[in-house]
Amino acid sequence: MNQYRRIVILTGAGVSAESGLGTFRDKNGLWTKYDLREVATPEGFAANPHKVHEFYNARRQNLKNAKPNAAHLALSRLEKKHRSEVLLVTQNVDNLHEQAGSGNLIHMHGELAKIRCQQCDHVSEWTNDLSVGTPCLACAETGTMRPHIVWFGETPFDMNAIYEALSLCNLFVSIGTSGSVYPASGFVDEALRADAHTVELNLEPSEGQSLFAERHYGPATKIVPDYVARLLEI
Ligand code: BJW
Repeated sequence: MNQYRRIVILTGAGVSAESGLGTFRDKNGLWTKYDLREVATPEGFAANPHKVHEFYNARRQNLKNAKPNAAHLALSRLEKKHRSEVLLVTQNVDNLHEQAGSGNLIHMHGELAKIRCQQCDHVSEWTNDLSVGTPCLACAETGTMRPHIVWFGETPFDMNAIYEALSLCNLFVSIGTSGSVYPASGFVDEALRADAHTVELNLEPSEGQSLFAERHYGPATKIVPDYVARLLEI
């Protein structure tokens, strides 16, 4: 346990797959059913906001039935029981890490249960359907609200804090991500620059598998609790 002073964990859609939330690039993934340029870019939103609202409304409804699984719970246990600092950086926009009790958490791609006003930048909690007629709770303007989500071509949130944590970490663990979206795909390189031990936990080898010193493959609900138990025993 003392071997690792600072741990950074990156999670992706695979960690929530067994909670019933779809991944993006697997067979039957969201990007096989939707054109990402239409629903996950600022240009797509400008061209057809109704379609984008429909896409995120359906996912917001789906999230209402989702519960954290054994992988989310294990990561929360790690944060509470490990003596070193554990930072969880998630690409996921669901709130299952919070529901599991994780506190030191960055949502680098935003949050499904929040909306933002493009006029005044006010961010509101939002669990209902969103439409072009929904007024901003702060400035009351209509036609300005959007999902609080990072789309392609936009800058992910809290990048300075993430790069700082990566530069100081001595363990980096990547869980349930295909490693195909920048900048998260480059975090393992940053961790290697800091001489960190690098670990991949995924259903199958990712694009960047060779960059990881240690690799375990299988469903997240099995391999994450096993890995966390080993970390807490060291
Ligand atoms: C299991 C499992 C189980 C399954 N157990 N595992 C060329 C043109 C245009 C742009 C670019 C370009 N080249 C690069 C770019 C940049 C672009 C990018 O990377 N594009 C690539 C696609 C090429 N990136 C951006 O635009 C980003 N912004 C940016 O770069 O800003 C510049 C900047 C950087 C740094 C500092 C300052 C400025 C923004 C990216 C936004 C991504 N948004 C999305 C959608 C919005 C969120 C949402 O609606 O939910 O985020 S895309 C989508 O992919 C989503 C995810 O967070 C993200 C990552 O996907 P993830 O999580 O890896 O899921 P999958 O499906 O790919 O993989 C799942 C994995 O789980 C698989 O490996 C399975 O095997 C595994 N699995 N079941 C364990 N049970």
